Amino acid sequence: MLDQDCLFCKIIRGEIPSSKVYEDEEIYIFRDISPQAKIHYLVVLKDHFAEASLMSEEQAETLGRAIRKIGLMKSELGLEGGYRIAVNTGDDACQSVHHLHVHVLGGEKLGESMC
Ligand code: DGP
Repeated sequence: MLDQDCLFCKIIRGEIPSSKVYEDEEIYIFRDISPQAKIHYLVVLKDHFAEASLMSEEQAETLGRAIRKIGLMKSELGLEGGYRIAVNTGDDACQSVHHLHVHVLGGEKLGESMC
């Protein structure tokens, strides 16, 4: 279920343009508008929920499949050298878009620090 006012739901619906790299019936992967690494994707489920505590069991399984998909597609995504995934949740982590999303960073040697 998508949310009328959510930025990422609008991107999924095609109402706001994005650089899509993959889409199936459950997930949508696109380039972050403000990349923090040479390659920076955002992976979103097509279901709208703000963060992990609001996920259903089924959505949790979909999220697992999404993470597996990134691994399976790592070569075509340019991530064969490795990658980092992060999910910002809540104010302390500076979550700015309240539709759960997985940041995928790579395409270069990343710093050892997580933040
Ligand atoms: P976070 O801070 O974890 O909520 O990450 C939100 C990310 O969304 C941030 O890295 C920038 C990205 N972003 C915000 N607006 C847009 C947009 O309109 N298009 C795209 N592609 N990315 C966006």
